[in-house]
Amino acid sequence: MNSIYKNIVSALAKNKKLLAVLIDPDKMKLQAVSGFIPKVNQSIATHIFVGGSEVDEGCTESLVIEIKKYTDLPVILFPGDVIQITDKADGILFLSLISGRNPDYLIGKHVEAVSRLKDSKLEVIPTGYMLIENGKETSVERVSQTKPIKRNQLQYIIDTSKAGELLGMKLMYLEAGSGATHPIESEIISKVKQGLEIPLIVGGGIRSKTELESAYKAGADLVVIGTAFEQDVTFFDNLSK
Ligand code: 1GP
Repeated sequence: MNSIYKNIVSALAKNKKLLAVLIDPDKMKLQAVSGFIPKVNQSIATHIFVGGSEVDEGCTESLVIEIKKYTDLPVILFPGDVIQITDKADGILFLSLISGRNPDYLIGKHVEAVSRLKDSKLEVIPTGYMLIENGKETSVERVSQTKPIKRNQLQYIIDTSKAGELLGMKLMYLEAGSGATHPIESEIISKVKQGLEIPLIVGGGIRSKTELESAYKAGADLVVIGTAFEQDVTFFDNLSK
């Protein structure tokens, strides 16, 4: 499949908003997939992201295989580490953590990933990944040993996202962190969106339909929700097609 990015861009052109359900291999049990995925299919979700900050080797591949038994939605890796790469998925967000200054997460892990990607058919989508401070330490911060950008450094956030775009990144992901106490502020989303040509992903701490809609209204093209679905599958009921 080499149409994931093309489809995102064409949705954006039609002003259609996208929603990815994030599944963390560390938290989702294989036996739960057959019950969970049909709910995703019945919802407005357009993508499934799979990944986490701390995942044991092999878990991601078996989870992706199980997920794909129950859905035709594109399954995209959102990896915290190279060991999460599996060609059983359709695509991969090739994330560079541009909010931080840890060379491993800017380029080092990517070099390691090449041998794993070489013979795969995964659609590789270069993605700028920006962690924005949300009031508590997130696992991305802990694992990557980087600091998020402060919420009040608006111009710096805008310039960082633009620098990522100018470097050739195809997507920009504004991340508050999984389980964030509050989502990325609308003002940050809208100012970043105004400066970018590429599609904008927003995630972290979105726990209600109102918060989802306000992220869209501010300019998010694709929203990522994980924790709200993990904690309460009835969350899907608000988001049926
Ligand atoms: C985390 O942006 C995603 O990487 C989703 O965050 O789990 O808080 O929805 P939540």
